[in-house]
Amino acid sequence: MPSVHAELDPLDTNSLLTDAERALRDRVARIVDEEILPHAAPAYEAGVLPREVVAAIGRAGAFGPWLTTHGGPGLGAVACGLVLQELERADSGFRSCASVQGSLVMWPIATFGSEAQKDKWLPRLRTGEALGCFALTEPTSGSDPASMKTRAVKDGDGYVLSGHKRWSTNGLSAEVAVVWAKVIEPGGPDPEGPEGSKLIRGFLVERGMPGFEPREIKHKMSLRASESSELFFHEVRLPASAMLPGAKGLGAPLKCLNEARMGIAWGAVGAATACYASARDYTKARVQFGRPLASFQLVQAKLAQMYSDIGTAQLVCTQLGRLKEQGKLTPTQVSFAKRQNVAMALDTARVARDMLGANGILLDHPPIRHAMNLETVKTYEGTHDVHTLVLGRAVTGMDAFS
Ligand code: TGC
Ligand code: FAD
Repeated sequence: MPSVHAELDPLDTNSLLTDAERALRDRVARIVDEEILPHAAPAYEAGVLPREVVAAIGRAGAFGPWLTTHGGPGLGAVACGLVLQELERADSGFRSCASVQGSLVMWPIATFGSEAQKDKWLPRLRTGEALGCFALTEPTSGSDPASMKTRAVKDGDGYVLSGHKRWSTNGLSAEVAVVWAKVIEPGGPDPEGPEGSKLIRGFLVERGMPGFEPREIKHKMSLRASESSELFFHEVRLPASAMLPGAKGLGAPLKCLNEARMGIAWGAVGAATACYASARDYTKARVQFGRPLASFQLVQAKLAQMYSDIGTAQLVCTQLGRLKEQGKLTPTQVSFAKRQNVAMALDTARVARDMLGANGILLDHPPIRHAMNLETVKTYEGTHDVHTLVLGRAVTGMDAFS
């Protein structure tokens, strides 16, 4: 059966896709429907990321499908986005697992890594045999990553890493963590000073290294089918070969985030579609006051709004995907898409939840789960308001961050 996106397509965005892209989307949709979606509600309720789902994400080819080396298929930006759209139709936590692995672990290794780092990690990360995580955020450094406290002190040929990262997705299972830290050398610039963000470098820290301690973050009410972790680095000794040689300054992790934020914009379309389909089917079947709910004008207005919003969001992603393939996509456009599509998906999920009445609070139906998850998606990868400020700076030429 083709993806629901083959039919839910108000603006005929399908006609902007190639035959190969449509076939890929429908193949991934089948894997999602048969092997991944059945796990979504139980995994959310249990608060776990099932290993079977990680394996199925690997079978769907959703870990870094843009990769052109080490056995990767080298898919274009639109094809990669369609894969994540289908995955988030199941659950934002599952798409997060793939986004972090592909955009925030494989991408920096492929872009900034040494040949030895690429050969060691890319083949196993591509299939999901190994998981990775990305550690930028800290307890006191979220929207403002330049203020990070984690330090890599130069020590002979290597480094001693000390610090505390928070909210690393996949962090408990990860065999490798991409960790961002300021490098301290004797007589070097002040890490707290205006040039401090230029000292930021990326390191590959491996599970089991002495002094590296991941801990689970418990009691989450959102993104429950996803591992969220704190990572403690107690004077972890790293060889020089652990550093990503090409990643210099804060621009390096922010470049990784451009990749991941586009995946989020695509994924949000999938989450919104799942909620729309649930509300449409429920209100067509549910009879109150002697008629199906879907026959009332207020209900139709809500469905019409969702249908229009999803169509617009599909077009935003497809256009920006094509710009990316041509090397023309700008970070401001990425902020536009992340901000707009996630806000749209969260609104859609909340309205869909309401349209299901009391049954809408049950995990039997997807809207409440998506609505809870999308609260996280609104916050991570640059909050909605941080992206508002990015757009504000582009529009006015004035920086309102600090
Ligand atoms: P500023 O200090 O002026 O710039 C530093 C350097 O970075 C460059 N740059 C970018 N480069 C590429 N892409 C971007 N989007 C970039 N934004 C900035 C900039 O040109 C400069 O380069 P250079 O060579 O001149 O030094 O910083 P800024 O004012 O541009 O940025 C400030 C701000 C607030 C936008 C930025 O700090 C930011 O994006 N903050 C949000 C932090 C964030 O998104 N964290 C995400 C953590 S990871 C995560 O959430 C994963 S969840 C994934 C999942 O589970 O799915
Ligand atoms: P803060 O930066 O403290 O912001 C709090 C509020 O203040 C927000 O509403 C924000 O918009 C607002 N605000 C901040 N600055 C300004 C300003 N200048 N003007 C106006 N308003 C402002 N991080 C990783 O590094 N790796 C991961 O894998 C990862 N996964 C995550 C998974 C989950 C489930 C979650 C919830 C988060 C994850 N994060 C991850 C962290 C995420 O990127 C941060 O939460 C996010 O960047 C925001 O930082 P903060 O939570 O510290 O909020």
